Amino acid sequence: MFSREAVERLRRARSVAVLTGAGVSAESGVPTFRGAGGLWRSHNPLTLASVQAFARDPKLVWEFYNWRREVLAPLKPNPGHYALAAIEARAPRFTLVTQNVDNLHRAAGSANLIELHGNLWRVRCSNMDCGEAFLPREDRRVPIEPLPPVCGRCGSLLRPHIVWFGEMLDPENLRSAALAAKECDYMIVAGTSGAVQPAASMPLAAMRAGAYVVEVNPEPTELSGLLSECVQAPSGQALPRLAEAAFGGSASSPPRAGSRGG
Ligand code: BJW
Ligand code: ZN
Repeated sequence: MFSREAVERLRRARSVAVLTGAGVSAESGVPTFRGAGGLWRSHNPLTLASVQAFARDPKLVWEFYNWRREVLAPLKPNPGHYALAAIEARAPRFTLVTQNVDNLHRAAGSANLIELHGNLWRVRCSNMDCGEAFLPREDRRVPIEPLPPVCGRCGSLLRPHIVWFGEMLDPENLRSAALAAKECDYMIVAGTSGAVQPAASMPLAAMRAGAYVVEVNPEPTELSGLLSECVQAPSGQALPRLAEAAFGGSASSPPRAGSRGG
């Protein structure tokens, strides 16, 4: 499945960076965005997941996110999430940059985690001048009611703490992610189509800086031809194999029984 070089380089890596996308959570039951069965095949992102949609009909947007939260609430991390947490425990330096908003990496025990596109369980004020704007709070009510919820501090609408198309990513997250890509000597790119910027440019930045970059995805992507090695397999199967090959048999089992997803 993985070349000997991919395994050896991971074992010896001083700094590991990982970029994940929706595909790593597919085996947990989370729908991806593009491709067969993808969320954007049945729902229009422009009318449900954009600043314009929220301005036009915040209740409709919140209904969409309440549904997403309901789908996610019972889901658990899969062996791919646990394998990445196990690699983190063994790598001298490790940064996991995820585009996913589902919280499953944290549920699996990943600690040095950058959530580039936000988190479905976080809520923030839509008024950027409000003190609550940069203090996203976790709100695990499913569903959130009444809709749309308002900010206790300033009375503006609360919104999902998600980065919609055309919105800036958190500059500190972006800076840390770019640094991880530039400084790593090994990168794993798992479960992303590589269609969305700026995340999609991270593997190329790592390649330019001399890192060994391994892609894990059952399908070829926009990045496949440009990376060191591509393993066409589901991440829930491939990542545990990689962790075990590099670090031994126990490297991919869940850290403790009963870890909660969502
Ligand atoms: C498996 C599997 C299994 C299946 N195992 N794998 C430069 C050039 C052109 C455009 C831009 C640019 N810079 C910025 C832009 C604009 C835009 C953009 O990138 N557009 C492109 C579409 C061209 N980017 C932005 O707007 C970003 N903001 C920004 O850059 O601000 C500054 C700026 C703005 C405008 C212009 C210029 C600069 C923000 C991006 C926010 C993305 N938000 C979303 C939606 C969140 C809403 C929600 O969740 O409700 O985030 S979009 C959606 O896509 C979501 C994801 O995080 C993101 C990435 O998708 P991902 O994870 O790759 O999923 P899929 O479905 O695409 O792929 C799944 C993969 O898994 C597939 O390959 C499968 O094969 C695989 N798979 N099963 C492993 N078992
Ligand atoms: Zn407010």
